[in-house]
This record gives sequence, structure tokens and C-alpha cells, in this order.
Amino acid sequence: MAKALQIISFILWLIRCFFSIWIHLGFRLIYGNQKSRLPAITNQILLLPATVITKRIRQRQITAYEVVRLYIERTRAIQPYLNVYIDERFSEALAEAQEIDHILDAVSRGQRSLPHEWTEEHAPFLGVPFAIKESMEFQGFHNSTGIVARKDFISTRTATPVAHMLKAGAILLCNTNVSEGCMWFESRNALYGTTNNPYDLTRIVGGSSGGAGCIVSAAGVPIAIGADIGGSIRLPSFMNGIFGHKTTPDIVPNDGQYPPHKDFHQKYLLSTGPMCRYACDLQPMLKILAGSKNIEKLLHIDVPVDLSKLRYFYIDEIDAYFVNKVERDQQLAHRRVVEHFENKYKVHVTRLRLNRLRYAVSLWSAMMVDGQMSTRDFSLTLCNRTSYLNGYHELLRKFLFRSTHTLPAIGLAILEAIPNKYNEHFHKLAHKFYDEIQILLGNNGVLFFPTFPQSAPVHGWPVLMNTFDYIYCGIINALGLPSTQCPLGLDSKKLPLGIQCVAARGHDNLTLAVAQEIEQAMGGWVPPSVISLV
Ligand SMILES: *[C@@H]1O[C@H](CO)[C@@H](O)[C@H](O)[C@H]1NC(C)=O
Ligand SMILES: *[C@@H]1O[C@H](CO)[C@@H](O)[C@H](O)[C@H]1NC(C)=O
Ligand SMILES: *[C@@H]1O[C@H](CO)[C@@H](O)[C@H](O)[C@H]1NC(C)=O
Ligand SMILES: CC(=O)N[C@H]1CO[C@H](CO)[C@@H](O)[C@@H]1O
Repeated sequence: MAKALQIISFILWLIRCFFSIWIHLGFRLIYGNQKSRLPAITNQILLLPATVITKRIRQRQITAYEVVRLYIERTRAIQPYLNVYIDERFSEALAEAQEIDHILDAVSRGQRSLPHEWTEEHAPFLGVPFAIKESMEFQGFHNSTGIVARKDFISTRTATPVAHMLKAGAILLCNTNVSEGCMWFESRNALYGTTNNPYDLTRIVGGSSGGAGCIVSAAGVPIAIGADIGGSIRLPSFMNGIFGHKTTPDIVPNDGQYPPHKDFHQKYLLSTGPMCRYACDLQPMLKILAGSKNIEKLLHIDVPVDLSKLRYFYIDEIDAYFVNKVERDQQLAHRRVVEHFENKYKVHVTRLRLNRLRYAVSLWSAMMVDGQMSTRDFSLTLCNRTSYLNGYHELLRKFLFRSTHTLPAIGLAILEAIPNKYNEHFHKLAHKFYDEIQILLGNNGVLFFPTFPQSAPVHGWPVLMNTFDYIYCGIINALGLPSTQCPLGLDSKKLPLGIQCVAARGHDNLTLAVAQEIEQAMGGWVPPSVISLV
């Protein structure tokens, strides 16, 4: 068995190398050497963290109207290059900003008092523009999740975390592209086309919250909401060079998203959470998304963390069949993070080898189906939950150019229906692993872990070449741990590098504190376009 897998793995590697050369040559021929040519960022306000924007609006140094106008202008300017947003509410957003300005002006002239719901405590994002993913409900926006059968679906209500942001004073600008059914890490579908990477338009933005990662990085909004069941916040945050936090499960409500979540997803795998360019925005946003009641589950979220008192671990790669090894540039960046903590805090960062990681894909898959032999849940999702997609039939149609589904979606529909008698075993093993890792990390342990083995691949590439690489993120979902993806500057191809910091369940406080330190040390988000302030 092991020998056979080794041989298959080797053959796949050969095929990869072969295709790699041809595909890269092909891309070179089609696109030439032209990489990112996004318009320049021309205003300082487009470079500020959300929490600084709102402070300046409150102090009347800038108006909410000016902020929203600038971000709308930017979003419009990048759309032809990136194809990132789906529905917009630009004129409503401007009107909301104007209302904020009217009232704040009146307050500063002493003509009235600040409305209770607009105090800093209740509205920490007053006047800050934001975006959501298309699979998340906002009344009046599409909620089709890139599925053609749901083409004309318009949300009639607003998802709870989105409502929480609005109540905190943030202003919604638009929703953004996702992968079909939110189950793949390339944001492409037959409804809205493909979203391009702001650092290099020939590359992917990741998924499923790919549009959200892209628009934040390209300075179309300062912050966005994503959701993550197997990497959907962290993969796009990684590929677009921003911060993304997958929270401890069951902290942020997951309602109002398609596909609808199940109880066991909410308990272990699925987390709705913040995506932003600056680490300082993560914690305030997490608090708002969770809501005042749920955030109490994270007891010490407001207590400052002494980084010299933590225990540190790192894992350099997942050694498993069909999972790619971590590229050299990424490895070097991870080393720099480890060395930074060792030098600055005089701690030892322990290298871990966890044999169970070899089964990461099986563990995640078993958790996704709650240990059942097979499901046809995704096939149901793809057909608007009224019938089942026949994967084989659809694959044939795809080859005849008659299908409106993407190849990864069809592949998943086929795979999930194949009975796997090992799911029960791996489900049990995942729970055991879960208990072990909680004990290992304990109250003060932080684990550095790769987010993805290479920087953003070219379009179409992941289907063949990176099929299982999402598992660097997925295994963290299977273990129900909080994780913050942090950008680490750019590699030799001028694409973002990144790393995850992970902690035990409920210890989001640790990963968020470490993320701020990593930002300080490694420089954080690097703008994908030239800055020429006028
Ligand atoms: C999708 O499902 C809903 C019921 O859940 C049904 O009302 C609607 O007609 C279906 N639409 C399509 C295009 O299948
Ligand atoms: C999406 O919109 C349709 C109405 O067009 C609604 O029935 C459905 O509940 C909405 N939300 C989700 C998560 O499907
Ligand atoms: C982080 O939060 C956890 C759980 O709420 C708590 O037990 C721990 O003491 C906190 N750590 C620090 C350093 O505040
Ligand atoms: C390439 C493509 O299909 N882009 C579409 C993305 O979605 C917006 C909004 O629905 C359309 O206007 C674009 O044409």
C-alpha cells in the first residue's frame, strides 16, 4: 500500500514538473511579462487601518463622506483589472456617510449630544467602509454563492455578523466574488467569472473568500468579513498578503450564509471572521462580529499578552502523499519569524513532528462528514438543495462544454459520494488528535505553521497541481483551533509570503498578539500598486 502510494506520488510529481514548464511558458506567451498594472494609490486615507480612520472621523480631521468617496473611487478603479465585486451600494453608502458627518458636526458645534449608539464603545467602526463575501446575506444583495441555479437569488435578510458590523457604524460598500459553492480555493464561477490577484493578474486570489482578500489588499476597502471551513479566510489572506483570523469555533454566528452550516460544522470547523491589512484591526473586528454576548466566551480577549511568557512551537511542513512541500522562499520567511522570537524574547521555539499530520486530508474529510461513510451534501448544494448533481454526468457535459459548474465542484461532488469506510476511524482519530493538541498547546502555547506551500499559483493551476494543499489550513479547522494568517512581505516573484499562528481552542488572544508582533518585525501588508500621493 505505502509503496504503491509512493509510486503514484512520484508519477504525479513528474507530471507536475512536465506541466509546470508548459503552463508557465503558455502564460508568458499570453500575458507577456506584464504583471500587476493596477492604478496607483493616490491618497493617504487609502493606507490607514480601519481603527485609525474612525478615530480621525470622530476627531473631525476627515469626513466620513470623503473616506467613503475615496474607497468607492478606488473600488471602481480596480474592478476592470480584478473583477472583484458583485453588488454595490455606493450611493447609499455615501448618503450614510453624509448623515454621520451631519451629526458629528452638530456634536462638535455643541448643538446636540452624541447619540448613545454612536459612542466609541458601541460604534468602534463609525464611518469605516467594508465588504462581505457574496455567499453572506445582506438584504437586497445576491446570495447565489456563484451557483447558476441560484442566479437570481436576492437576500431578504441580513446575516448576524454583517448586522453587527453595521450596528458598529461600519458602512457596507459591496459584496465580493467567491468560488462555486464556497468549496474551492480559486474564486471563479460561471456567474461572475474569475477574480485576479492584485500582485499579478495572471494568478489566483485564493478562496472561498477570494474577492474579500483581493479587495482589502488592493485598498478597495480597509476590512472585510470572510468565513473559513477549510482555509477560506486564511488562503485568500495569504495569497493577497493580508491578515485573516479564523476564530475559535462557535464564537461568531455563522447564520445567513449559503451553503447553510450544520451543527457539527459550527462546533468544530466553520468560523466567520475578520480580514484586514493591519493586525490592529483584527481584535476590535472580532469583538464586533461575535457580539457582546458571545465574545465573553473568549475570557481574556482584552488582557495584554506578555510574549516572553509564551511557549513556542513550529512545524515546517506536512509530510503526506499528494501534499506539496513548502517552497524555499516560504521556508526562509518562516525561519525569520522563528529567529525573531528566539532573539527578541530569549525563548526556544521547539520544532514539532506530529505523525498524525500524515493523515491530515483524511482527518479533515472525516470531520466534514461527521464520520459518515459518504454524503451527497455538496451535490445538493450545487442544485439549490432541490435535487442532486450527478457528478459523472456533469463531468461528461463539462468536456462537451455544456456544464455551468467548475471542475473542482464537479470533482468534489464525485468524491463525496464514494463510500469511505475509513471515515469513522479518522473521525475518532481526529477527536483524539484534538484532545492531544489542546494539551500540548495548553494555556500559553503558540504554534507557527505554514499557510500554503507556495505563493499564489497561476489561474487554473491548483486543480491539477495543488489539489490537497489547502490542507495546511484545513487541518487547523479539523482540530477546531484559532489561527491568524500573517503576511511576511514578498518573495522573489513579488508575491506575498505568509505564516499561520495557531493556539489552543479559546486562545485567540495569543494568536492575535503574536500577529501584531509579526507585523512589527516583518513589515506586514505590502501595497500591490505604486503609491503616488497627490
Ligand atoms: C431553488 O429552491 C427554492 C426552494 O428552496 C425554489 O423555490 C426555487 O424555485 C429553486 N430555484 C431553482 C432555480 O431551482
Ligand atoms: C438567499 O435568498 C433567498 C431569496 O431569494 C432566500 O430564500 C434565502 O433564504 C437566502 N439565504 C440563503 C442563505 O440561502
Ligand atoms: C488567553 O485567553 C485564555 C482563555 O480565555 C486564558 O486562559 C489565558 O490566560 C489568556 N492568556 C493571556 C496571556 O492573557
Ligand atoms: C467576468 C465577469 O463575468 N464579470 C462580472 C462579475 O460580476 C459583475 C456583477 O454581477 C458583472 O458586472 C461582471 O460582468
